[in-house]
Amino acid sequence: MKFDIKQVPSEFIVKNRERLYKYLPPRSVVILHNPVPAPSTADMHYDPYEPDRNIFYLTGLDIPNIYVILCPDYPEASKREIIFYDEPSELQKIWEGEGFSSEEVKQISGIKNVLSTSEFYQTLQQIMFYAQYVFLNLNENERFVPSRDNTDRLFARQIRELYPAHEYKRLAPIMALLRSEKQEAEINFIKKAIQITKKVFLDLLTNIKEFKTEAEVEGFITGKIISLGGRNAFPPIVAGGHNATVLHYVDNNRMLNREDLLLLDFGVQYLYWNSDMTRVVPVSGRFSQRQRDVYMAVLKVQKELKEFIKPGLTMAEIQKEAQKLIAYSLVDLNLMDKGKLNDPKEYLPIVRKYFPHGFGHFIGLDVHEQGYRYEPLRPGAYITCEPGIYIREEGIGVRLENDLLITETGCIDLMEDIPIEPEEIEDLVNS
Ligand SMILES: [Mn+2]
Repeated sequence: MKFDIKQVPSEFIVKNRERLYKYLPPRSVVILHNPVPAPSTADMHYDPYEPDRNIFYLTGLDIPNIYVILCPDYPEASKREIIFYDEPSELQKIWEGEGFSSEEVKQISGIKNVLSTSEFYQTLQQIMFYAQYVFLNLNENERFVPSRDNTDRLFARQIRELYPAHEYKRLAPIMALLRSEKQEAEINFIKKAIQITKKVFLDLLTNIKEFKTEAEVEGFITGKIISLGGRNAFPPIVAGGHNATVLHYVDNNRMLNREDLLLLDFGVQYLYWNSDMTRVVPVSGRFSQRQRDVYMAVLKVQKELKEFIKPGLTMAEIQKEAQKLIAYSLVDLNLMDKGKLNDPKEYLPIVRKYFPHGFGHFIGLDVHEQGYRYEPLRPGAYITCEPGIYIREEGIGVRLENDLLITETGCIDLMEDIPIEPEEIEDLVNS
């Protein structure tokens, strides 16, 4: 299912470029390239195509094999922003459809100058003679392991070889800064992604007793998301019982046991903006006492974190608070001695055993959006809040994840109206 990118207002895209230009020193050029689709096997490609999110943010386009040159103070106004794009050939139109005309590319991006890709290197030569600083777009996501030559690195290397005497700069830190302040237009798309998430979850709850396997649940989630105009933000985690203690369990191929909890961690991508939610549901429709206790302990931590989270705090500081709150929960669950609560050195090893991940992450055009963990959160930041407790020896894993928007004074829970209280969940399953 292809997104209709024309829904993204071009004023938002134009403003993103204007915000970027404020960070560029005079005589800067930003050079961008959206790679061709990555091959998978035989004549297939990974599908759907994943456009570079920075290029999407700056041009509104999700088209493969386009080049973009941005040189905001170039003396000739018509050459300050250029897109290099080839309209589909007649043959491509027969096989793949109309695609975009150059005129549509102009309208979507707000960039008036659209040339063919064959003109890229000649045009670049002119602009490079004027430019001193070259900003290159590389995937610098902290969680990414750059173990092989991705197309962004190959392209960057090629530019550096062609122009070895220029001064090279990183685009990634500026983009992380810009993207961490969510704008109104994108908040609307985020809310849309969350609305779809809610619909899928409610529908799933009322049908859940019909499902015998994790795979059936995965199929339901995926089908429902697509039918509502979204895509899976990532492969859904559908983990029954003990499988829920495997943090990124995506096998999704076991039977569901009636006495188990089912952990569902899925997200919706809408026009490339993502939601990410985790809920835990008793397969039978009733929590056992122990399951409920663990569930309530995690829910309490999530509620306390939502009270705690506000601008000015760093993600690292919030993590410390989350670990402390989990420590109290572990005492309540008889998993840790009360005496250890006074000293993080005492409780942290045990907390890490039962809660071995971060309380949350930045999210946006990427599910794990790059953000600044050690810098204070600012209004407009969009993060997840997902405390969890995993007791492997009891086959119980509970994680509860909502998506928050940082405001001037605190945070808004964008998933506030998606059922999370255990009674609500039970009622829906039994309805
Ligand atoms: Mn998450």
